[in-house]
Amino acid sequence: ETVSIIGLGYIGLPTAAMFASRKKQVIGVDVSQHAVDTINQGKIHIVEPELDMIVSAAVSEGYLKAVTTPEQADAFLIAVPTPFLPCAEGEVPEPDLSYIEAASKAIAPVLKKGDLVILESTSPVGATEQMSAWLAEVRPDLRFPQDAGENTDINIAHCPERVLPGHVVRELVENDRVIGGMTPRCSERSIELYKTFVQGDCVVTNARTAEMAKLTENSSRDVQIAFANELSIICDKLDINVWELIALANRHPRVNILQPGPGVGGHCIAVDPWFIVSKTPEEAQMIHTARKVNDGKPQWVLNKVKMAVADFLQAHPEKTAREITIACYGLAFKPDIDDLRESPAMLITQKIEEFHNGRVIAVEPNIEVLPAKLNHVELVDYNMAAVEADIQVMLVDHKEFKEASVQTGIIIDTKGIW
Ligand code: SAJ
Repeated sequence: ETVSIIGLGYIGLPTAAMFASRKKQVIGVDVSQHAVDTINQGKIHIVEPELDMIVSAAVSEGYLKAVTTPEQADAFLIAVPTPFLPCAEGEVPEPDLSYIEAASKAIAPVLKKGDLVILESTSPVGATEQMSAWLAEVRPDLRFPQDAGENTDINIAHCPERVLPGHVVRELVENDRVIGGMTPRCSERSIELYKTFVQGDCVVTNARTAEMAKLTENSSRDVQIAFANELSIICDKLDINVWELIALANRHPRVNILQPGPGVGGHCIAVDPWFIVSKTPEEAQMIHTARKVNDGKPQWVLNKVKMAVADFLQAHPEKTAREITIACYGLAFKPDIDDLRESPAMLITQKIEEFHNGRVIAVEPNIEVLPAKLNHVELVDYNMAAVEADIQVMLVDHKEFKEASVQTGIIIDTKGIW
């Protein structure tokens, strides 16, 4: 049995590697020639612990190869991005299914009777049926579940990934899997396939529920973080330490509040709730509000920094803004990773650089060079920042910061570690 994975990114490549490590023949497909070449050399183009060894072994033993044009296989897993389309500020962004459409249309010509096609990308409700319709458009000679039910020639399912970046190799094996077949037989076929490496339970439902389950998981987290972020803003106004408050409330046996921060980053939690809001804008009130609360948090932090600068100048009338140094601690989108994309800490640092006339320095133990976007910011170490900065802005609770001495002076601590 040959498995083909379409999209060799943060989800597709580890999934391809897991199948290959269980001695399945795997054909990875990606539009990026660079990704394909890198993988065929046994190397990886993304950062994920342990993945490099698995890919290198799979390629050298001949179980994994990467190509840019799909080839025949028995099962196809689509793991391409589903971002949202750009929109004006204040509007609800719409999901962009063009990558799924392109992937479907690319594999359709090589499909044969009995094949299984699984959509793994996080998708708005209805996307799996849409994918099946795109396949049917290209292949009128084959029967699909929307028309043929269990007499289908092609089995189709939605099985969303739910692995945590940084722990993908372990979570792919251990996590339970939601299996949303368009028919019961489609689900059965998918379970057989995933059982190659999945040790968690494979729980069966239909495709629409599986789509909604994935969106619900991330929306649930977004709403809970929004609650914590709102509390932090309320407490600031009421002169209460929000960290102490949450620790106290969490002593209640049925309360478990998450941690506030500078905002919500990453590629999932700040995106997926919009797929619910855009589909049901009237009904999704709380999910929508949570998005607004979390997206508004970086601006709130920025205002705090501006006020701190004003206070500093008032206390030191002999100084000008040009002579003030601001230090930002952490740039990644969450602790202990090097991923700076979709990061509220990065956004805040960039905005500080834009408004502040003086020096801006940053401490980020997980990277060696600053991205070009921060061309006026200097990367320094923790101790140097401690000495040189007049205003200290804590943005990410990296382990190195939690272990270091506490900063004093004017501090804006969005993670409550000082
Ligand atoms: N954050 C807080 N406070 C908290 C927890 C997180 O502010 O108490 C922030 C983080 O700093 C970060 C953002 O939320 O900016 C998201 O981080 P995360 O660790 O919650 O999640 P991701 O984006 O790395 O991965 C999530 C996971 N989903 C859930 O935990 C429900 C993961 O299991 C999913 O597979 C992944 O999204 C995905 O691909 O959808």
